[in-house]
Amino acid sequence: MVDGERFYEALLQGSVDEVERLTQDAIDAGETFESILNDGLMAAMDRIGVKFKNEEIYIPEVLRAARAMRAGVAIIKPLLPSSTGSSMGKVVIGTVKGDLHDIGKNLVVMMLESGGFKVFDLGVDVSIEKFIEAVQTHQAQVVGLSALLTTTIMEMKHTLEAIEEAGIRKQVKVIIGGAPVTEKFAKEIGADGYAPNAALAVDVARDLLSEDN
Ligand code: B12
Repeated sequence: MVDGERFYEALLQGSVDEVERLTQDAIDAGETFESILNDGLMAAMDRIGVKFKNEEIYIPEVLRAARAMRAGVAIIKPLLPSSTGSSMGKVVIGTVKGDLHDIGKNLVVMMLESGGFKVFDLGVDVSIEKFIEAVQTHQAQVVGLSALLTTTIMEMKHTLEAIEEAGIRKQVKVIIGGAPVTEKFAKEIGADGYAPNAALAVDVARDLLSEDN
């Protein structure tokens, strides 16, 4: 069993060293990628989120926790099976304008790459124009939009509208995600797919592309 409490303490301290050590210990003990990620790192980050919401900790602590989490993710990344080389398709992904959250989006990138997709990660605070330009330049079949704030999820709707206006809506499947995003919201704004987590994001992207063929 992954010791969730220790991961939480290490993230709360923002201790990169401790998170790296705990992650390596868990790997050595035979824990799987999923259990280290879900029961260790993500469960700890959820608890950090609660403390942040309750104003028991502030942005600097959350940033340190995020940095420590990234260090842990980097260590488990090699446990993911690497793709066979045959490309499943091209995905352009980013966090929408006004939003700087990227931990979840980065996990989606990692899983998609492991699932055989070629991913063009545009980073955070990505403008609508940048999404459209990247879809056109890379001839992407999928675009992934991430948003973590109730104030930025409407950017997803605006991005979809702009994709439509640019005349490329038929070329590209739009998938969306992030904590405040729901299946219902995805339907409302006309997205093609939604996934609540990174592993399911890969299934959704695969299903959408196979529907197309
Ligand atoms: C870490 C964090 C930060 C860090 C971000 C660091 C970073 N590099 O990402 C920092 C400190 C910068 C930050 C800042 C802010 N934050 Co903040 N943050 C969080 C926190 C604690 C964790 C988010 C996270 O990483 N979760 C872990 C990941 C793995 O989960 P995830 O993002 O949901 O991703 C998964 C799925 O959603 C899905 N997914 C994600 N993206 C995509 C995309 C696609 C295409 C698909 C298919 C799936 C998918 O797969 C992922 C993996 O399984 C959350 C609390 C929470 N519980 O969410 C608050 C939270 C999101 N933040 C919040 C707030 C208010 C802010 C600030 C406005 C605070 C402030 N007063 O300034 C700023 C905004 C900055 C900005 N403009 O973006 C609020 C949002 C409230 C709301 N209703 O909008 C939250 C919910 C905290 C709270 N409860 O109050 N934050």
